[in-house]
Amino acid sequence: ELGISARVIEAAPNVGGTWYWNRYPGARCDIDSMQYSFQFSEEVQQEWTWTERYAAQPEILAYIQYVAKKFDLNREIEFNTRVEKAAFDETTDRWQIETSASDIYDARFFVLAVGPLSTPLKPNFDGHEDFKGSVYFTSSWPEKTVDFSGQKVGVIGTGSSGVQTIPKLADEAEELFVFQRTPNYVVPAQNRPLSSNEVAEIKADYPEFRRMAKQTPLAFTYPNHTDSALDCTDAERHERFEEQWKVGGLPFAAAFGDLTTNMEANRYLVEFWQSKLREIVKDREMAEILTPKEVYGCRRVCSSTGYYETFNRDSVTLVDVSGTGVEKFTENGLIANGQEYDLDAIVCATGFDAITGSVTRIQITGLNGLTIGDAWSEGAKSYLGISVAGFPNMFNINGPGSPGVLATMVTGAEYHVDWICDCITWMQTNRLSRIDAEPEAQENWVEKVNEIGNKSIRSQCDSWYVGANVPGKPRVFMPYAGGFPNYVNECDQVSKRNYEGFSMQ
Ligand code: NA7
Repeated sequence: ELGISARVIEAAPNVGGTWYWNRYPGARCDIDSMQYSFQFSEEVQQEWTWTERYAAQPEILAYIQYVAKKFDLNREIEFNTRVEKAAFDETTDRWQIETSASDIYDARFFVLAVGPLSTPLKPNFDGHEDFKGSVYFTSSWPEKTVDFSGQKVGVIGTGSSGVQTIPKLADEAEELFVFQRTPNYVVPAQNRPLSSNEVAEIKADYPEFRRMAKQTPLAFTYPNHTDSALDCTDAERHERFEEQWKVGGLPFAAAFGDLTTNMEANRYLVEFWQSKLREIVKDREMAEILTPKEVYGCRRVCSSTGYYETFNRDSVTLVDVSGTGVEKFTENGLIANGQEYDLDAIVCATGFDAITGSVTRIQITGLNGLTIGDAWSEGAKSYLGISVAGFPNMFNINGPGSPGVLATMVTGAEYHVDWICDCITWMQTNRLSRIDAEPEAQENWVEKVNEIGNKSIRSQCDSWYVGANVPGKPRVFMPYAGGFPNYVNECDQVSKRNYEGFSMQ
């Protein structure tokens, strides 16, 4: 639309990103489909009809393919190709971008749309080459259907991906062994088909629905309450929790306004949650192992269908590996807690080098030979989460220092795209060839992000939000936790003030 040429380099053989790779059984979004979708085209909003409250991976992938086809985007995309290196040429103010196909692109602007959760963490378990069975990663699941029937299957990992796939694998496998290092809070998704009436109601004024969503901290509307959990009787509190449990998924924590900010309120939430767990899981000892030790909401809460029920099945064994972890793989399976488990297949749902991993695995060199690895050696730094000082004309979508994973990803990405397009247009109008974040502006932004982040419950325990899941990664809370509207306001102010905090030439 800007009238400039663009080339997209994509590692996968098709569009879809996260929804291309994460095609494991049970993969599903945990943000409502009517909101986890593009809003740049009213035609798309009207043409596409979601079938479920939370769309499953095949439906989301079909949607992305439909959008790419509708706007004839595929011909601009080089598939099966990875960007290996990118270097800024100070004499021309252009990027030299080198791909796995040995092509070098010469570009004025370099936009990273590499995804905060797209660099799989593949732990190198001792003895992994000895295992004779099959190993799968939820984060890069094969395109062909995998049949686990009649097999003994082990799952490592009980984050969002693990808890979605475990019930599905239990349906198929003869026996399932779940190796859990850290339990997470899992809330029933309460997924359901969307009725034609509710779809029609939203479509009747989709822009207004979107406008309202963008005014919320997560850029996502759901039934929420703002009163305090401390200002009511036990019975009232219980009734409210029951009501919100029926809403399900991530909104469960919005039963009251202070559940993730007041630790006494949080304890009420945890007590209710534990009572639900004990109702579902028959074995008391197993329920205990499945109970997180942390406050509710500091790690990413998971949403699933039939997760805890799965542990009532005779064919499912929960193995607590919180002490020694999975020790090693063997020819016939793996060893945990000193015991060998015979397995035909191992599914690793072991997560991602989140938020920065997909950027740092590209060899990016900016001004004066500065690499992105060096620039981020003490933790990711950015200005507005979009730009990194010393890397002119480079833009990062949903990068560290922006809300990213803390707001509806599609909405965040669209906002960034608009901001970047406005910036490019402004540079063209003003005949500028270089824009770079000023170090001081960046420092101030990093300080702000840290200050807000330190107050957030999400920064309080080991999780991928702080890089704790990657050995040696600097421990820094990476996203901007000040809410989507405040973030948009900050970025809009910068562009309105002619890109204050950036230097240009
Ligand atoms: P997560 O949430 O990072 O979960 C990864 C899981 O794998 C987690 O339970 C880890 O335990 C476990 N893990 C990782 N390495 C090991 C080893 N070596 N041994 C045993 N267990 C291990 O990734 P997901 O893919 O589930 O979800 C990521 C996000 O995608 C999700 O939050 C949504 O936003 C979408 P740990 O907790 O580190 O002890």
